[in-house]
Amino acid sequence: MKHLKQQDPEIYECIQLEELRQHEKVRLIASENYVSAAVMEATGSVLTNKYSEGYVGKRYYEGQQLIDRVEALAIERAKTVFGVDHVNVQPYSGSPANLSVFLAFLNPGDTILGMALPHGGHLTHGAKVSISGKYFHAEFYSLERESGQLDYDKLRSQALSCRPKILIAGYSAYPRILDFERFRAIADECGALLLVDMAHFAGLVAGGVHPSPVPYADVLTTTTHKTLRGPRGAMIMCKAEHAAAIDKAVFPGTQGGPHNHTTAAIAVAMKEAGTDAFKQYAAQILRNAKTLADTLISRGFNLVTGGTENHLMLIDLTNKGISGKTAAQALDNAGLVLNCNAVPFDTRKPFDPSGIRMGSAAVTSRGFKEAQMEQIGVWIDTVIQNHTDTAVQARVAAEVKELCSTFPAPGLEHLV
Ligand code: DSN
Repeated sequence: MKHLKQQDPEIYECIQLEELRQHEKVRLIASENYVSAAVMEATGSVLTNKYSEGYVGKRYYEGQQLIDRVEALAIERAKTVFGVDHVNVQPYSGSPANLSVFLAFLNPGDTILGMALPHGGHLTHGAKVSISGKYFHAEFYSLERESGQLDYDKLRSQALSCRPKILIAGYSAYPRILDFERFRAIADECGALLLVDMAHFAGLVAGGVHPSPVPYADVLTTTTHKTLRGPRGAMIMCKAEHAAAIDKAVFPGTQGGPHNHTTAAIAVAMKEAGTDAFKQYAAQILRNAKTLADTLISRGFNLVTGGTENHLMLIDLTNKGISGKTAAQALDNAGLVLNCNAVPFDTRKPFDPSGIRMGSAAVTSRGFKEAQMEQIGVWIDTVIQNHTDTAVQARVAAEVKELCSTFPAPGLEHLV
């Protein structure tokens, strides 16, 4: 980055320090990952210079010979990885992707039904503060107080009563596999379109270690940067019959020119996601999450739903006498980075809720296996038990740094 260093030393310094932070800390935020050096190179390429409103073979600007090739490759690779009829790779991220789906199929005031935000749903599934909750009539399903899991009979009754135009299956903090077949049956019974927001578990589906929602969903959205390990971006996938409506809703409906550097990086990520190495990666994500969950359970932590079936864990800290925010800050000081999170039926406020959420995708990318996950569980317990003790945080931070130095993250090997 010699040009950046010379021209803008302040930003250069921030990037250098962020590289170091990502290298030296254990990143447990369930939605984050490390992209490969190849994905990073595509992201930082000259493709950022080009405008390409429109789609392959039908653009509003000239000079698209290579952009068309890039976008066509991204689409074809994603179609192969997920086995879908149609893919739109242009959404800037998950929120615009979901908004485009709503624009394609809803009128203002129409009803949508999604998982409640405090129960693990996503902002864009109808939360009041989001455009999805302001422009549409949002109803929410909740989890069961005792099990922390979804009751499909209750969901069915609710759907039959509120008759949503779109039923949404997807989450950002639910550690269980959704029953897509059941969602399909409920959508059919109430006449809804089924949208699966697979942002969190798309990489697990691509890796073949999680049931695929593709046979059941009318439309699927996903970000490309979580378990899927691509650049920050998104895709919308759908059955052929919805292709024209989806494309029109993305452009010109909600967006202008696609971010071609991101499209290229998505293409690279889709090539990676189709490999055997990625299958092994996805399987290790699950083993790592389970190991961390078991370690924490054995140390008295209360995991919502009693464990995990995917890459993420949600922990209710009420029995530990510490709030989610306080715990997350103490852990960050100790080099263990995660986020505080509401738990179902939380009595605390969203900015300082009762829980923390963590995931295994990023640490698995740097090569952590079961032994390292057990060690992380021990560190989390130690820091939470001694959360006011800055000496403990400093000691753990040093141990974390030492461990990380032997597991260079993809693209950060030069820091070892
Ligand atoms: N903000 C993301 C997450 O952390 O789960 C979802 O978009």
